[in-house]
Amino acid sequence: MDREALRMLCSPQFWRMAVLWALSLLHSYLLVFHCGRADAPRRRRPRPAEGRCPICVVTGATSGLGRAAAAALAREGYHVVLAGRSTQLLYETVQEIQRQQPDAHLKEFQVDLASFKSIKKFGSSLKQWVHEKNVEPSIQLLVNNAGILAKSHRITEDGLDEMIQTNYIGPFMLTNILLPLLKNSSVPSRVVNLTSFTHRCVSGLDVCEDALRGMKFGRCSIGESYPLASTYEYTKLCMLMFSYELHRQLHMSSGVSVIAADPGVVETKIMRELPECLSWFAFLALRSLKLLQEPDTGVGAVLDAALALPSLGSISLEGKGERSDRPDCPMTPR
Ligand SMILES: NC(=O)c1ccc[n+]([C@@H]2O[C@H](COP(=O)([O-])OP(=O)(O)OC[C@H]3O[C@@H](n4cnc5c(N)ncnc54)[C@H](OP(=O)(O)O)[C@@H]3O)[C@@H](O)[C@H]2O)c1
Ligand SMILES: *[C@@H]1O[C@H](CO)[C@@H](O)[C@H](O)[C@H]1NC(C)=O
Ligand SMILES: *[C@H]1O[C@@H](CO)[C@@H](O)[C@@H](O)[C@H]1NC(C)=O
Repeated sequence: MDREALRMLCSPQFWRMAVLWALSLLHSYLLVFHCGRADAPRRRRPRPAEGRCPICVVTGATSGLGRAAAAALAREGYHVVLAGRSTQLLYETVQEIQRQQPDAHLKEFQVDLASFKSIKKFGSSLKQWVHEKNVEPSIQLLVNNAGILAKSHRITEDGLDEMIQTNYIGPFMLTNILLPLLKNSSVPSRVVNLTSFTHRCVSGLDVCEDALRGMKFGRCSIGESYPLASTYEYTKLCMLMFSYELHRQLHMSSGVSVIAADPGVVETKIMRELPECLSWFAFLALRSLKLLQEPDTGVGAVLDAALALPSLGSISLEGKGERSDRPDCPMTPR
């Protein structure tokens, strides 16, 4: 074990992750158990008129859940827009999906969600592409998947904490930029935000400017340890709250519904910044408890949220009429 791993092992943030996150995960499972493990909702994709291909946008499509979602949605007949920060990884991901599904409709765009400039540029290129391609310019599905678990406090060019901007503010801005295209759809369209069980650990939600700059959990000067667990949980709670609020604002007045999906624990590269031996051990422990899923399985929660039929007033996701907007009945983990 190296020095960095040892240092992390001695930090309160590590134990917060190990203990509180495990308890939150168990809490989620208990709720699902308590609410009854309903049959999976029927997945029906919207069919725009004239048999045209519906368009979906998946952010962070080059790894883990995003890549699995892009492949699965292509199989569902979507024209999938893969948004990612690395052109090379985008190219490789498109090649790989195309190899397995030669007739998949794919289009890649580079975007860095930790940069307002990049999001605006992506918004206009996408708009232009949709207008050129479509007589009825619209998109049917947006999956806000990209996210990181950062181990240090990094300030972006916009002066915000990188994890907070990538996980929450970036997707918030992108959603708002794409809203006109989502609203323009002749069939009900949808936003799916990736959240996670870790939001249960947040004790107070404070959305002031300092919090967004990453200063909420104590000053983190260079060298001081970064509150990675608290900050990650905070971004995931923000995502959840805004999903509820956006849904409340939109679903009556337009055909757009917003659903938050929590996949449970999935073996992806999300822990890439942590010392390798720690993430290896975490995955080992979770696997032995049978709580660890492969991306292809974990993505089921995203697909359910993406493809469930909208119902009047609220969205009935699960067979027994549970509503996604009832906070005590999460639709996850599966
Ligand atoms: N894994 C889990 O157990 C779990 C549980 C609950 C929720 N989630 C959530 O699921 C989502 C996907 O995570 P994952 O587990 O699939 O992790 P992952 O394998 O690390 O994938 C994250 C993706 O986001 C992209 N990304 C990161 N920063 C970005 C930026 N600034 N701009 C654009 N794209 C960016 C990454 O791009 P690169 O490929 O270029 O690195 C990667 O494609 C996250 O929101 C995470 O919080 C995961
Ligand atoms: C919405 O669709 C109409 C055509 O059906 C198009 O003229 C208009 O520009 C579209 N709006 C947006 C925001 O793309
Ligand atoms: C998910 O739902 C709401 C949250 O903002 C929307 O406003 C939209 O921004 C989307 N993304 C985020 C980050 O929450």
